[in-house]
Amino acid sequence: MNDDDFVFPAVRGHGLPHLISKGVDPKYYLAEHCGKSTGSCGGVSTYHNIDTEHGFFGLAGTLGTGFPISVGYGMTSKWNGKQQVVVSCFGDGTSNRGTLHESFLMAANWKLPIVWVCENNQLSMYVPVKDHHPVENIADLAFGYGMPGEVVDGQDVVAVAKAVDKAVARARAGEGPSLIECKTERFVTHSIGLPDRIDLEDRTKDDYVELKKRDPVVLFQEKLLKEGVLTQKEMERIDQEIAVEIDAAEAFADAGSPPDPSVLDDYLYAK
Ligand SMILES: Cc1ncc(C[n+]2csc(CCOP(=O)(O)OP(=O)(O)O)c2C)c(N)n1
Repeated sequence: MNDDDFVFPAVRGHGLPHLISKGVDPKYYLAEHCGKSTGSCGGVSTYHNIDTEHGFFGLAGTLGTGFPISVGYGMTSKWNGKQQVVVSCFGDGTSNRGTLHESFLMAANWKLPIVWVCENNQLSMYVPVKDHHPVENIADLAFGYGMPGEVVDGQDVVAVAKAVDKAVARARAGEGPSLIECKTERFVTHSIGLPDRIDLEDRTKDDYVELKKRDPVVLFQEKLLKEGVLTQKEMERIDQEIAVEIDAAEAFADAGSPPDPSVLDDYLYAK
């Protein structure tokens, strides 16, 4: 993706992986998340992090609102001549909002440069996907809108990158939207204190250990080692560098002051 492409993150992770992978400095993200004036939006957005420089225009708490907003950015991209692409992510639970269908239709009909990415972790809070979606693959929705739909192993970093690359190139070439469904897993409960699942037994610690064997980070590390791209030593050095960066981001966020209310004039209301 290019720097000026747009990304609308899914709710899980509050956009952290999306923002960081597109070049946002974690310290501004974390300070914002902690409601500090040193954050990317002066501390008033908390997890609805906005970073216009990197193509992030927010994440609404109401699931499904990102679909029509993505269509708006798709229209902008199509008509401003800059060939920007919109990547719009959502969870399996969010896929049953009506806004998805309106937005898929408009995007397909107008051949908007949008890549829809479903992060299917099989659970919407504690409702299994099979309880709210009648067929196995959410990617099958693409067929009705005449766009390509692809299921990928969401734990395989390279497979996801390849699928997104292809869809981004298609969008940039003016050929319209695509839908990618990444089959993945949630390694924890939705949030602390909630049951893990209903209709199915809660997963045990052993189940989680088993699932974690297919953690995308672990699988990618194994692949890089196996293919000789990195040595164990280089991998450990990268881990250390990341730990130092995260410690520094935490210290930066801790040191920040609470937001000045006047910041709302800059970030929330139009003047
Ligand atoms: C319209 C709407 N309904 C319900 C919620 C409450 N809610 C927040 S996250 C969530 C689960 C979303 O599931 P999914 O889209 O699969 O994403 P996941 O958290 O599993 O990644 C729900 C129901 C909400 N924020 N907005």
